[in-house]
Amino acid sequence: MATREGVAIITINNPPVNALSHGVPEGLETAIHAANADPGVHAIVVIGGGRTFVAGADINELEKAAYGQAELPDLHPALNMIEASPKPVVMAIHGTALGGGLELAMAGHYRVAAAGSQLGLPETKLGIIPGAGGTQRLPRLVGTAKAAEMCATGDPIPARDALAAGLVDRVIEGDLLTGAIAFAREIQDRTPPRTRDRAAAPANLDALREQIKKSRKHQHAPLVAIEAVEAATALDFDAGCRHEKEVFKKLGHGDQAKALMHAFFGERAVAKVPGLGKDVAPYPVTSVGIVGAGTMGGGIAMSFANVGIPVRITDSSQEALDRGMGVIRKNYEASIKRGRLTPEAMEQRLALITPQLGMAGFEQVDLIVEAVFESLALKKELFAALDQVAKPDCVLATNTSTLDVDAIARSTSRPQMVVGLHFFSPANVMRLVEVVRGEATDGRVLATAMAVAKALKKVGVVVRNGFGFVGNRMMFPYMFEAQFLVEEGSTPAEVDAALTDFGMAMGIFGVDDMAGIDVMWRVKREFADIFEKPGERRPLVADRLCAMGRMGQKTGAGWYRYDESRKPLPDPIVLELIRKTAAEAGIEQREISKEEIVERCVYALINEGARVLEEGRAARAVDIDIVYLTGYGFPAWRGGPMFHAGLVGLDKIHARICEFERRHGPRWKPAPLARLAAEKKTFADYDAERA
Ligand code: T1G
Repeated sequence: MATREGVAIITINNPPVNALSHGVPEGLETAIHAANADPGVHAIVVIGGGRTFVAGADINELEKAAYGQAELPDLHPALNMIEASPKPVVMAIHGTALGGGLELAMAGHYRVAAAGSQLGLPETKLGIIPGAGGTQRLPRLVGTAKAAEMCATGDPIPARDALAAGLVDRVIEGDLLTGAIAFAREIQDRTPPRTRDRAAAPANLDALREQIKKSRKHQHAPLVAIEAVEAATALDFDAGCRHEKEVFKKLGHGDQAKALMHAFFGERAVAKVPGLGKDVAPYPVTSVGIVGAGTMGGGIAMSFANVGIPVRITDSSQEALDRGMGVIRKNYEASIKRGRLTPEAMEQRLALITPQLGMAGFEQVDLIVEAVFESLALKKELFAALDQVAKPDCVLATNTSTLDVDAIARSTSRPQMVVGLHFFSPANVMRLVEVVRGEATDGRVLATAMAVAKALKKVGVVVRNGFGFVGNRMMFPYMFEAQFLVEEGSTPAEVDAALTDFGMAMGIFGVDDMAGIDVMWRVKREFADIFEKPGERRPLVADRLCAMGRMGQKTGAGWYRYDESRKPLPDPIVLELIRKTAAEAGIEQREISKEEIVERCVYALINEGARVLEEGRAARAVDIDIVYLTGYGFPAWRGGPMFHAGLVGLDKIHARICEFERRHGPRWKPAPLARLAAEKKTFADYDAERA
């Protein structure tokens, strides 16, 4: 602890984000005690060392506590001691003050923040609520309605908004420490104001509750957080904290907390690619060329322009280019309408996208992404041409979703520079990028692909080349099971309702209509060897819908018909077609429960996931989980398909799969990794064993 001009400076140093791990609150208490005991000290400044103030309690400790392997951290003693400090304590915030970090700041008597810092209580994103007085102190500082919204959504606010809301007392433009000391000297003679002594006025939170019920469907923590904040208006501070602690503990041991913490660490774990050393330096990517200005090419171009990377985009005709640029402009205009972008920002981004015929300038770019029609012959021809144009250290990426990346790479003289960058539609929105590692892909090229995904604020997950990579490979059995269920008596709407009640962002029939039923039809035809195994049941209705010209949303009808606002409506024509097709195939009709619908679809996903893992297509189960959380709308509060399997119990799932195999045949043959069930293990254990 240093002292400057009568102000004690206490620096919290626990890299990388100054989490309040065991020992940190205790160290803080000791320092505050020392400062209060020092007659030369008139005020105290607490500041974070490194890149941020405090990003919360230590989530590693929370995760252990969730499994009963440790006690949940109790920060109350340290925070109450700080609040009771006879000398004023000024919290100096930079980077982030999140969760326990903001609770610490609110236990201080004053808060000053560097411009650009972020303040929030994101606990509900981990399936818990603030557990160190946040639901009691925040409403006393910013008002009950604002506090309830911040606690329920978990979204941080910037320093300027925090100033306006009364959460911070000053925004510091220049050097934070200098500004904090100056502020401390201004207030050092005042009686330290304690947040707990303020009142939290009642507020009507009904509208917020309704909004949260829609935006955070199925999740417990956000509504519990609102209730805890509301308690601050009825109970005194300590009683409110006791109530908060009780519900915090309950949620802290819940499955949703376990799943969301798995998702938190999972997103960080997938960035560490097994076998790729931290010292493998990516190639710098400051300019990009994109071939193909269709839906995917356009979305990919926007992703780069959105983060300030200039893009050249080419296509086979001026008409195709104009159409592509038109869609890009329309997408930006839609963001402006939604208030998420300014017209100036749109123009800046459009200025970074240069449409052109031909490949002039492609010889200078650092990365070329191909997003042309899904034909192997066409892509091989294109990569052979790119091989003649691109500079030696240019990374060549294909956005194929099903084709053989190695075959594409072999059409060049530099297969080691080829990698798959599989974006998901809409590419400017979806966070997932499957980074497809080919047999020849060089380590630096892989590192570059991962760095590009991070630069685009997306989540790159490395997968091995092979049909359907990871995401789509698992999606096929999931989708087919859904189609078999409607042939056996259920309906698209019933199946989709069961899956969205399970937590999927969208039902599979809705997804098929959005993507285009013909896309799957073409894939099945191109890979008949995979989809038409002799003696194996094949779904029958989708192809008939295509034959009727019902391709989905793009033709106004598919599994559903769509009204003018694109709302999916059950269509008696489809129900009739399904019944007729089933009758022709002699498929017995029966009532099918929601439970069976979910089990057949989700267990098909998990079983295929286990095969993908066994084959090494994905290095870890967590890679599969993050693919499904960031690319396929699997609910984060279930942690992903493989994590969910662990919560349900692999033995229970294995038993059900064996039952399905007996009833529905070899497509339900349990994956070899079913052995984990017998060993009472989870896929997380599998990952840990191989780490
Ligand atoms: N605990 C432990 N480790 C953490 C951590 C935390 N709170 N926050 C980050 N890390 C690790 C992370 O795993 C990664 O490790 C490294 O730090 C860099 O993080 C009582 C109970 C702060 C915005 O939810 O949102 O307080 O992979 O890659 O992109 O009420 O990290 O390098 O080994 O994410 O610059 C509430 C969580 C906790 C904030 C920085 N706090 N963190 O983002 O870096 S609950 C949070 C973040 C709580 C109290 C309750 C972000 C960040 P590794 P990073 P970044």
